[in-house]
Amino acid sequence: MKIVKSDLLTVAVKPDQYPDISEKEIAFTGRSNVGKSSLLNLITGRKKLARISSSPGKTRTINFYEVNDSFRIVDLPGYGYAKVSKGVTDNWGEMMEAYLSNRPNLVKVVQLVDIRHEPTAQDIQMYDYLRYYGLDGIVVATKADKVSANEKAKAKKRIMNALGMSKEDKIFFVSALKRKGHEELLEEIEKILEE
Ligand SMILES: Nc1nc2c(ncn2[C@@H]2O[C@H](COP(=O)(O)OP(=O)(O)OP(=O)(O)O)[C@@H](O)[C@H]2O)c(=O)[nH]1
Ligand SMILES: [Mg+2]
Repeated sequence: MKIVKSDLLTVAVKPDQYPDISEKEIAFTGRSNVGKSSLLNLITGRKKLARISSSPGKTRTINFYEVNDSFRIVDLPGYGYAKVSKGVTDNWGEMMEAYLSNRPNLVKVVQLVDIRHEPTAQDIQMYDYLRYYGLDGIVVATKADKVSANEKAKAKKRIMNALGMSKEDKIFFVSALKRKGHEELLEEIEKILEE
């Protein structure tokens, strides 16, 4: 699949702001700064579709993108950003719960983890949560340009173990910087949308 068209459709913080459920949605989740917005820009081929920042906590809303006039990619707010206030953290939980627990057209959530680090407690918690809702199965290790081929193989084992991924689950290595690995991910997304 090639993404030929993509546009921001809606920005939401609560369910009554979500778009209708007429199209399937694939969401991206992960820690703040892991590279969700960068991945979105990479796969859509648009440099400035989603805002990227070196300071974590940039995306604090649920952003719905209309893709190829046929499905949506949803950029979820990142977690694990220590500097946000308690109020914001509570909000985050409510916002995520509201979306993930009650969205019939949501078919998969792609979990992003930083290839350089051991998955955090929150990464593990998030993946458990996705498993509970049957939305798990695809993980993207971001910033793959930062490690050697040897380290990559180790990272794969480490991430799969930590998240408790099964053999059927898929892990993709992507570098937004080097523009690599996204085609495989897009192929998988295409398969999921066809199911
Ligand atoms: N080297 C490298 N840096 C990356 C890559 N992807 C993202 N980054 C950098 O990581 C930082 C965070 O990227 P974002 O895409 O804004 O991350 P995010 O997950 O959307 O962050 P929040 O919106 O805060 O949740 C930026 O400085 C990016 O340039 C990558 O593949 N390689
Ligand atoms: Mg972002």
